[in-house]
Order: sequence, then structure tokens, then C-alpha cells
Amino acid sequence: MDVKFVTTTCPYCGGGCSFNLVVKDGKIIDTQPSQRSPVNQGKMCPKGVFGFEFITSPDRLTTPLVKDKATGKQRPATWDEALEVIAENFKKYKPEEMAVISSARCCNEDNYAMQKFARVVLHTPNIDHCARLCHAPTVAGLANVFGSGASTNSFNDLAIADLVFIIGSNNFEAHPIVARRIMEGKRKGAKIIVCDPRNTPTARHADLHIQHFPGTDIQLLNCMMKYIIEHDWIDKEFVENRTKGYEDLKKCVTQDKYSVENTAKVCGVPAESIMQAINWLHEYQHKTAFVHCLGITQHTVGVDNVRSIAFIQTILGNIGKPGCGVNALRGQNNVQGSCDMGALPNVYAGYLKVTDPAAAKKVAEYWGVDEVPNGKLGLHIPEMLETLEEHPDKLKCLYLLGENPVISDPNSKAVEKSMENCEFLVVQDIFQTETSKYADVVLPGSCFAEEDGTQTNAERRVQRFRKAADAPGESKLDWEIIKMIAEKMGYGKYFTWKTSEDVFDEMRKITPQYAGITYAKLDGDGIQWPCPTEESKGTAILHVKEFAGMPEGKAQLAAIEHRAPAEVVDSEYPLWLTTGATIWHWPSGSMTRRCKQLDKDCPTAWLEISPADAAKYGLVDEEKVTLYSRRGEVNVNVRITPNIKEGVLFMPFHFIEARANLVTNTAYDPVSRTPEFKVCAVNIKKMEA
Ligand SMILES: Nc1nc2c(c(=O)[nH]1)N[C@H]1C(S)=C(S)[C@@H](COP(=O)(O)OP(=O)(O)OC[C@H]3O[C@@H](n4cnc5c(=O)[nH]c(N)nc54)[C@H](O)[C@@H]3O)O[C@H]1N2
Ligand SMILES: Nc1nc2c(c(=O)[nH]1)N[C@H]1C(S)=C(S)[C@@H](COP(=O)(O)OP(=O)(O)OC[C@H]3O[C@@H](n4cnc5c(=O)[nH]c(N)nc54)[C@H](O)[C@@H]3O)O[C@H]1N2
Ligand code: SF4
Ligand SMILES: [Mo]
Repeated sequence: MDVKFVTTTCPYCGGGCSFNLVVKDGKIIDTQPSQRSPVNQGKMCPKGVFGFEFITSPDRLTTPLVKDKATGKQRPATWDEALEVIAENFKKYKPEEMAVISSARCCNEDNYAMQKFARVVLHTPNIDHCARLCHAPTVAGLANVFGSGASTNSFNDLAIADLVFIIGSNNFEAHPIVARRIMEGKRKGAKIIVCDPRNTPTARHADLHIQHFPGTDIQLLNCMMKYIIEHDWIDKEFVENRTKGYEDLKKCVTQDKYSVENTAKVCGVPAESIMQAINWLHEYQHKTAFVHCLGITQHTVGVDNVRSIAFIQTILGNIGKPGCGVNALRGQNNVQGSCDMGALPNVYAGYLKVTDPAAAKKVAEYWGVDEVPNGKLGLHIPEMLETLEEHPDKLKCLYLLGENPVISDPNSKAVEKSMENCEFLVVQDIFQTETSKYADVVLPGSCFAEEDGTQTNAERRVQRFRKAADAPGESKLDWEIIKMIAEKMGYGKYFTWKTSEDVFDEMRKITPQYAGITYAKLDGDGIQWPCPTEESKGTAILHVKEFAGMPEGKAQLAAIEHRAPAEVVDSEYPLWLTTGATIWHWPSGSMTRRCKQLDKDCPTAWLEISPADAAKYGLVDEEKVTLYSRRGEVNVNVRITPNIKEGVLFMPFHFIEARANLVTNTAYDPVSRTPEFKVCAVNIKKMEA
């Protein structure tokens, strides 16, 4: 019996836990947490423990599939045939008629390859990935205030803070290993505040739970800043020396409408809770860490929500210090890395702006091409889908890597129409998905366990994937497939890498944050960027002395007013719906629903409703209802629970048979273009017998 242990990192959340894959006779049979990892310290969550059966699932794609012209059905094809069909079609379209969606599920090497492919081979600026649905407001908001869109501190800071202020993050379910670090602090006496419309497992561990209405975070944060400013509790030296725009912020938040009394009304919470939070912010100044996630970002005011968090931490002087900071829990395993690699419509690798002619010149010269798309932003995912739906003559061709929009984007019926309208669709995944069924060509990629590579977690820690087994059948590494298409289209000389390390080495020379990172250096605990030189050991805390990316090195404060969500409740749609994740499943379910234990623990969707609302509608627990909005409807069983606020419903979004996104709103933040998944107006009705 041949058993080996291969150390790698987790392919699920942005926690980035390390573990060993246990490989027997070439097959992965188990996982075992790494005892020495500074991230997970020998622990893992249920997905880490039970979430690996998908690797050896009989459903894995093993050959390319091509849509047969005669039957209109997909059939297995050789690589040669699939590449031929793709090259022939890709050559037909103008750059602006094509778009690429890269993948936060894939490693840095795949994402670097994909954005180079879009820019060098397709000449298109239209590249994006699922950060758009998720933390794009964090990137835009923090870059606007601090000059860098990344989390400022490390998970370790959450264990040493005296106050952890969690807002819009259910990390006990979504980032359990991070929650464990927060609990480590609590055991030592730290306080925890949770602001969430639901009494989540995270909220249940808090010392104070502020259960406000969805979409009222700016009101709450402005109110706290008003009190702090009026009581002279700001860090005057920090504000004076390291910020601009303070007077504008002060003028805005000190308006009467942000009083504690009015805020209690707008947010639907007791004034005493707000006061308790403010007093703790004062008591634990310089030892307070903020933690946020999608409850903050997935709003039409997502960017401003994030900026408001950055503002409150800045005026308190809680930036650039241990146990402090703005800690955004990035969701997908490699969403931080996919952004760093430039799989975005506004930046190249290393956040060089596409609107900066000097940056475009630098990238073109480095790649040895005349020009890369520049000057104008490419399309973001919501614009790609909208154009496909409404103007299929303008956008005709889509190349999707590891993304399942038919489940994960808002207003599923419209997304289905976009996919139907797409003249030529290529999907590269590890499974046949609800989206790949629409594809003209499906390409079999490989998963984390079958490749060498790197990914970057929510605290900017770059860590290794290490190959433990061969990919099934004829599937190939994702960057290799991208390279094969480039070669077929006559661009082989720009894609000469032989190994994943070759891709990484090309990337780091044009990505300042990664310049000093090598595969050899990653053999230990990984390295947190920025790591500018080979001597550097990386950087745990950002902005210690200055805000390097900002004019004069200063943080930018400003006035931000509270605004209501795009859709508000009325007599026809009197209930707020918020959607999100559950501990057992991963966004589109393609992996976790193929893991027996996870599927058994959580076989399908449900709708959380308060006992008062259930009584109003005459519902009993587990009764099936129709949930409907202006977009569509879905049938789902209710779960009556006191954990949800009256007037608010919650539904998880992972399940094809009960898709929450049939009813969600496509309205998006004007800056980040992130959809408002966290709030829309709905109603319910009893199912007709
Ligand atoms: N098990 C599991 N883990 C995951 C995922 C998964 O699907 N399953 N997904 C991963 C991904 S991609 C991501 S991005 C993260 C998501 O991680 P989280 O953002 O922590 O998870 P969500 O459930 O989307 O939402 C967080 C909380 O926001 C609350 N909320 C809703 N509206 C508001 C509001 O207006 N204000 C505030 N303050 N809170 C609000 C919700 O009630 C919810 O409890 O998790 C990652 N981890
Ligand atoms: N209503 C509602 N909708 C939401 C959200 C919400 O809170 N509410 N959250 C949103 C968020 S935060 C996110 S991040 C999105 C996520 O949305 P998606 O990114 O679409 O969802 P995933 O299921 O994570 O994975 C996408 C695909 O990647 C494939 N894949 C996994 N590993 C690999 C690999 O190594 N190679 C290749 N080629 N493919 C691979 C999987 O099989 C899957 O089909 O959903 C969003 N949708
Ligand atoms: S906490 Fe995140 S990284 Fe760690 S095992 Fe769970 S899903 Fe994987
Ligand atoms: Mo996400």
C-alpha cells in the first residue's frame, strides 16, 4: 500500500487553511489539518474535513465537449477538435464583442494566464471575475480611503484585539477558522459586537448583538461617528497628521438625523445597544478590530458602507496598529489573488490602472506586444450579462473559467436568457454545471489537488497548492488549456511557460506586491504581500507609517449620507429578503453537493421567517410557500425561527431546485457594480393545494 501526505491549502474560503491530502495508491482518500500552520493551527471546518469527495466524483469532466451542429447537443470531442472550434470562433469576433470571466476558485497562475490571454490574444478589456459579486466594494472602498484595497491586518490581530466589531459577517459559518481566532480573544476577555439583521451563530457568541434592518449600516456608523466626534474621542494626532477631509466628514455625520434616537428608529434597534457599542469603541480605542463581509458589500451602497467602516477606524486612530484595522474576510479561496493578478476590467496585475498610459506601456513592453487594451474600463460582470440579455448583437462571445452565473448571479431568469443569447460560449470547469449546459464548448480543467500553484488568502498570505494526484481522464491544468488556445490562435510565443512556477515568475516581475516571493520561499508558512524584495519576509500590517498609495500619504475622509436600498418594502412586497451562505455548502453547490456528508447534513434550501410573520401569514414550520418578487418566484419550505428580525426573511442561495436568485435584484453599486444580493422587497403566499 502506497500512502503519501501532500501539504496544500484549502480550495474553499479565503481563510487559507493548510492541510495534508492523504493519497493512497494515487487516489485522495482523506485530509488531515496541518498542525504548524499559523492560519489554522491544526484545525479545520466541516468543508475542510468533509468537502473533498468532489475530487474523485464520477461526475468530473474528463474530456472536452463540443456542441454538435446537427443535433445541437454536446458530445465528447478530442482536444484538437475543441481547440479548433474555439480558435475558429474566437477569431471571428471583434475585441469589444468578446468577454472573459476568470475564476477566484483557481490559482494565481491560472488568473494571470487568463488576463494575459484576454489582453494579448483577444485584445479585449472585458475581463472580470466573481469579486464583482462579492468584495469589489471592499477593493474600491478601501483603495479610495487608504490607497490599497486589501485587508489592513492579519487573522492574528483578531485574537489580540480587545474589541472585535463584526459587521455583516457570519464568520462562524463562512470563515470558521477566523471565528476560532476571534473566540481565542474572547476567552482572554475581549468583547465582541455583531451587527447583523439575523441572530446568526456568530451573533450568538457576541457580547452585544445589534439586530438592525438590512441596508441601514451607514446610518448606524454615522451615528457612532457623530457621538465620538461630539465627545472629543477621536485620535486628534492621527486625524491631524494622517488624514484629509475630516471637516467634510464631521459636517455630515454631526447632522441631527444621525442622533442616537433617530438612528434607533431608522435601524429598528434599542438606543441602549447603540450607546453600548459607542462606549466600547471609546473604552477599547487603539485595540479595536473591525471585521466585515458581504452584509456590508452586497448593497447598492456597498462601496460607501466600506468607506464608512474605514472612516470610523481612521478617526479613532485604529489603523496601522496591531489588534486593529479593517479586516475584510475575502470569500472565495483566491479572490484576493484573482484581483492581485489583474483579472479585473480596471487594472492589470499589481493594480496598475488601465486608464494610466504609463502603466499600459509598461505592461505591453513587458509582454513584448505593441499595445494592451487601455484607456477605457472593460465590462464588469453585470454589464456583460445585461448586454447579452438586451443587446446580443453587441456582445457575442463569452469565455467562462470556473464560474456558474446561472446559480450565482441575481435574477436567474435574466441570466438564463443571457446564456441562451450568447452566440459562442466556452465554459472551462471541473463539472458540467447549470451554466455549462448552455456552452458551445466545455473544457475539462483540473482542481486544486491536481496542480502546483499559489493562492492568496484574506490576510494577503500567498500559499502553495501542491499536486497530490493526476487530473481525471484528459483534463488539464487551467493555465495549460489557456496556453493551448493561445497557441492554436497563433500567439504561442507569448505563452511559453512549461511549469506553474514559470507562470509565477513571469507574474511577480510585473506585480510589485509579489516581486520578492518565490516558490522556494513559500515552503514555510506562506508570505503576506507586499513583499517587494527577495530579502523581505512580507508585511503583516499595512499603513503603519503612511498611506503609501494616497496623495501626500494621507487617508481620505469625506461626507457620506445614508441612502435607502434600490428596492424598498411596500404594500405589495412588504417583506425584506436577505440571502447568503450556509456552513454546509459552497456558492453554486457544484462541489459540496457532491460530498455525501455535507449533502446529508443540508439537503436543500429553506426560508427563515420570524414567528410573528409566520403567524401573520398563517404558516406552520416546514410549510412550503411561494416566495416572489418583481423578478420571479421560487417555492421553498419555511423555517420559523426567532433568530430573524420581524419583517425580514433569509434564504441561502446554493440550491438549483430552490434558487434564491430567481427573486433577487440586479440593481448594483454604481462604483463597484456589485449586485444588491443582501436586500430586496418580496412577498410570500401559501402554495395552492
Ligand atoms: N460555508 C460557506 N462558507 C463560505 C461561503 C459559502 O458559500 N459557504 N462563501 C464564501 C464566500 S464566496 C464569501 S464572499 C463569504 C461570505 O461570508 P459572509 O459575508 O459572512 O456570509 P453571508 O451569509 O453572505 O452574509 C453575512 C451576513 O450578513 C448579514 N446581512 C445581511 N444584510 C445585512 C446588512 O444590511 N447589514 C449587515 N451589517 N449585515 C447584513 C446576513 O444576515 C449574514 O449573516 O463566505 C465564504 N465562505
Ligand atoms: N443570492 C445570492 N447570490 C450570491 C451571493 C449571495 O450572498 N446571495 N454571493 C455571491 C458570491 S459572494 C460569490 S463569490 C458568487 C460565487 O459564484 P460562483 O463563482 O459562480 O460559484 P462557485 O460555486 O464558487 O464556483 C464556480 C465554479 O467553479 C468551478 N471550479 C471549482 N474549482 C475549479 C477549478 O480548479 N478549475 C475550474 N476550471 N473550475 C473550478 C466549480 O465547479 C463551479 O462551477 O456567488 C454570488 N451569489
Ligand atoms: S475555514 Fe475556510 S480555508 Fe479553512 S477549512 Fe474551512 S473552508 Fe477551508
Ligand atoms: Mo464571494
